[in-house]
Amino acid sequence: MKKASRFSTKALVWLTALSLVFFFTAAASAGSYKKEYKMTLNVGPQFYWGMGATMFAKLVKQKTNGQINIKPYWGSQLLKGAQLKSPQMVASGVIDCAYESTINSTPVMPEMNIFSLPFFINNFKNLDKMEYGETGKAIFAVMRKKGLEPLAWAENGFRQVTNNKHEIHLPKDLKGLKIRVVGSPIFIDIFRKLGADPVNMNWGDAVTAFQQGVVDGQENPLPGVAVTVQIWQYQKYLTRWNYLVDPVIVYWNKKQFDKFPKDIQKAIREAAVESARFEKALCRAGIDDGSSLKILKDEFNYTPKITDPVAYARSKGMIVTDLTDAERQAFIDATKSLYDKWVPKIGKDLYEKAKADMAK
Ligand code: X2X
Repeated sequence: MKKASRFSTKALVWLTALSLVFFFTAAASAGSYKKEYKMTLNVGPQFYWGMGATMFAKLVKQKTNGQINIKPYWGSQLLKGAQLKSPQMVASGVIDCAYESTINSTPVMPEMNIFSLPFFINNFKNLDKMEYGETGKAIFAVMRKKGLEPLAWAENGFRQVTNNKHEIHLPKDLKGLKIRVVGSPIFIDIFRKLGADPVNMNWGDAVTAFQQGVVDGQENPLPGVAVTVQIWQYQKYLTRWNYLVDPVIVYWNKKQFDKFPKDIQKAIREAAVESARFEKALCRAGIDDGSSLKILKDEFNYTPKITDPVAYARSKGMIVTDLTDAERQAFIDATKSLYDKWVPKIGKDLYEKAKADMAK
């Protein structure tokens, strides 16, 4: 009897100790996650890019069994509209993650201007070769050095110019037009070279400026942005010139990301890649060789409301201009000298990598 009771006392002590260890370990790991992870992006939920961000948050929650909850903060509200501050705020940890345009990263990482070199990339094939090639690797390495963990390439798209005055076929048609641009200096340079009068403005103020006619034009991708804000209400001339492209990158504060357990890291990364694949396909649907509509249907069982954004814009009264080769050449010639200024800022190495990727 005595022996048995001694044994059970010992067992009880052990059991208690063990359960305390379990309790504290569980409490510590539960406590190591925040209640809410803040995500910044420059647009609202109704934009394709916003839909990608919503999907990312949903997938992260699913794949981490509810452990990681991301809250999207739309329209750069955490930055009071100052869209160009996103990478800096994520790097400092004030914001946890971002689903954000590469243009908005250019003040912190001038290398991102590789996508803004005028008439350099021109089509989706070239862009993909860069993103998934040596250029993409080099850009991700730059991000890591800045304290950001890149997770996936999403998209805003090739940017097209719209205005409320007349069709744009040649640089002379831009002369004197007041064009809203993002506050990234290469945009000012390009439009000045083309003879326009660029004004930089945060996106949060831009739509009011369109409504009030404070500006004559703007430049943004057609499917993901111009259609969403129904640009034809203010500006009915659209020139599809693919002059530069705006990828979106999903990224996280690196210090925080590195501290997550491996399974959480994997879940977040997979959610980013999956949502980005969906979002990229949305942005390209109806303006590529048909593969994006197929991806949406086959992989996501999804058919977008607008399957032909150009026809849709025309149906709303837009005059859509595609450039002839000679017209396009006139724009290339007019902006070529900007490479002398911008390639050194971007880095000659990265520029060569991009050319090599595209040539593959
Ligand atoms: O400000 C813009 O034009 C937008 C929405 O495209 C970006 O955030 C770069």
